[in-house]
Amino acid sequence: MQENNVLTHRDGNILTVTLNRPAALNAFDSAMLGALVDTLGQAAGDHSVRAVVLTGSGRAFCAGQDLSDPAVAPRADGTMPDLGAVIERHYTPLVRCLRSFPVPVVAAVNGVAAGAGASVALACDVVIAAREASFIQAFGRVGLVPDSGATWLLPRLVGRARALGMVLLGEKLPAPEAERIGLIWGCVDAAELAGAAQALAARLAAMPVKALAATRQAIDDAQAMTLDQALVEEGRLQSRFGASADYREGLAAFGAKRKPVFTDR
Ligand code: T3D
Repeated sequence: MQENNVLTHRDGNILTVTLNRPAALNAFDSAMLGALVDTLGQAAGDHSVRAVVLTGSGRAFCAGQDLSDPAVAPRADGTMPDLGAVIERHYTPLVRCLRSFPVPVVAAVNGVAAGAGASVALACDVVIAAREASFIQAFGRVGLVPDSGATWLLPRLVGRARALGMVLLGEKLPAPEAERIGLIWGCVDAAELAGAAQALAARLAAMPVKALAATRQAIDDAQAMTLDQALVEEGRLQSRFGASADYREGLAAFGAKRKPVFTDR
């Protein structure tokens, strides 16, 4: 256990990180955001961690920014704080951290994921949700615009028409529908969520995680490339990973008809 508002549990090489402000549906206040970035930063530097599961306590995954946090409320003199500064201080580092994380991150979405809570879930590598969970692009409901990567990620995941419908209407999107339209990897019964997320994380942890992290980066980078640029980048990466210890191990294990033991991190 680390901070109270962010719980950690270690099982072998898998770290489970739980957002823990259930009375506020795990809404992000400044303290929890800081603790989450610190926790993920430590995990990124810990070479014994080979996969992370991110989930929430209670009935929600995360209701987005805590709207009662003084950091985002009107000041005593009636002026408003600069929310752009809050984004820059907390949300941008968090999303950058997730999208450049050295090992795979599984989001186990146990309940509603709203606003920045949805963005953070969707920034993870594999998103698995309880069937009763839902995703709400809640920003417009309170007069804000999508943030924490939502403008970049949503159209890439589900196309412009669905992304716009989601952010303009702010409707609750049930997890099975999120799965159907390709917003998330899949959904399972609530009772099976934790086990399914751990099983996914264990599978990923046993894979060549360094190559998986580079694969995520390559997929993201290719969105802004021509096919020709992507082909060049793939060749560059293959030169690098073709010289890795994990590739040697993969080849040796294939030849010996045994399970590979990957160690690069
Ligand atoms: O500000 C910046 O830095 C910019 C960044 C913005 C990013 C954002 O995330 S903007 C979007 C912020 N989030 C929202 O607008 C969502 C607000 N919440 C809701 O719309 C609803 O709570 C839900 C649809 C998520 C769930 O509804 P429901 O009916 O299941 O639960 P509830 O009764 O509304 O909420 C339960 C409790 O959680 C309640 O507290 P109470 O009355 O029991 O003491 C409610 O106030 C609290 N809660 C829910 N969401 C938040 C929250 N408290 C603070 N902030 C929240 N976001």
